[in-house]
Amino acid sequence: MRIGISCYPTHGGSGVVATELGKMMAERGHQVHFITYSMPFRLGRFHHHIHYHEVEANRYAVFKYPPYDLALANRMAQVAKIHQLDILHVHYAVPHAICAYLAKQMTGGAFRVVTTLHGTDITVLGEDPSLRDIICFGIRESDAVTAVSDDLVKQTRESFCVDSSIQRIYNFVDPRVYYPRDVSHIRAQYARPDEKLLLHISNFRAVKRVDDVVRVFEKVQRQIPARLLLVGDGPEWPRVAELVNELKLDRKVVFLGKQDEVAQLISLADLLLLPSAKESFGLVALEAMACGVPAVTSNAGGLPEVVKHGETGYLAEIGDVDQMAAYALELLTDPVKHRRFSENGLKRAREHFSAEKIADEYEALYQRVLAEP
Ligand code: GMT
Repeated sequence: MRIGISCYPTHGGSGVVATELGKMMAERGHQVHFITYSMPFRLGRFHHHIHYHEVEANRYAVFKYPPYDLALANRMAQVAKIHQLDILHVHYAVPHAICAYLAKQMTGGAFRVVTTLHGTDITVLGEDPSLRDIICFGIRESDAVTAVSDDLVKQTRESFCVDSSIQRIYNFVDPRVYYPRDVSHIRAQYARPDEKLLLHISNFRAVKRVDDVVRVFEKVQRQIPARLLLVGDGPEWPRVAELVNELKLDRKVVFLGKQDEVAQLISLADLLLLPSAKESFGLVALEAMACGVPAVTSNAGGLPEVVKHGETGYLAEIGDVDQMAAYALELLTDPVKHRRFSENGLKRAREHFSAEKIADEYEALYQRVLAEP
């Protein structure tokens, strides 16, 4: 198949999933065309069967806002025509599903549009009256729509795009990249042997509740020697840094900023914290599971479909930092339980979320939409 992919190419779960899926499809011999405003950061080295088409919005003085959406639709149509795309798979509804619809009209319906919903395109932007109707339009006009958890399917169908047909296809991890590894030589730079290492990775947006991460850690380090690694960057970073100061945790918290390769970092940790207010899936919790690191998370959105409470980690109510700290301490002070959770997580990641299994599901979906009249 000839498959076009549009996504947000910068750091963020939807771009990671889109890029990794494109790489999987290329490995399977399909021709893959990324159509994005910059090179997806996970694309990395040269890959046979992968093409990259850059979208550049015109900045003519008359425009208050550069017309990126039109430039994207135009580029999609050009790539579809020249490379005879069979499928255009867009990740994150806004603006990609609507641009794909336009491109399809421009080319006389020459290809099928598959839209994958990732979360905030529905749970945050779907609530905005300036976007709501057009998101729903993009969903209805796609030839197939997928969402990354049952919870997101339910929220989309119940909250605003009623009666739309949406298939759940979970996110995945590549076991060749995410696996438990010995990183003791690096660990020594961050923690003493007697200290536990807690980890949080996110885009530091308000929905991630990074201040809860710090508050949980504050309670944990009162009971046991511990340190916290904070990975990522975003609008909440200054507030989080202030809180770390206020709680006098400076010497125990390390801010690492944005990192491209997180598999090794994850392996450093004893526990992942993800107390989000919204989380359609929680890719980082799956990545942690695949590295043998249990997680303590909130029970928001699709997280209970990823983290099995009492088996691979613990789930608490959003904002319940006391409970999260108690769960964290339970895991960090009981090595037998920690090992059991770690093994359960490895098994769960392999059995339910392997890249091969999920790529099969997308491939079958592409074939189904192509076979439709
Ligand atoms: O907020 C983020 O984590 C970024 C966002 C994105 O679109 O990149 O993540 C969403 O998609 C990820 C991949 O499907 C999911 O794992 C995240 O749970 C989801 N984020 C939210 O729902 C807040």
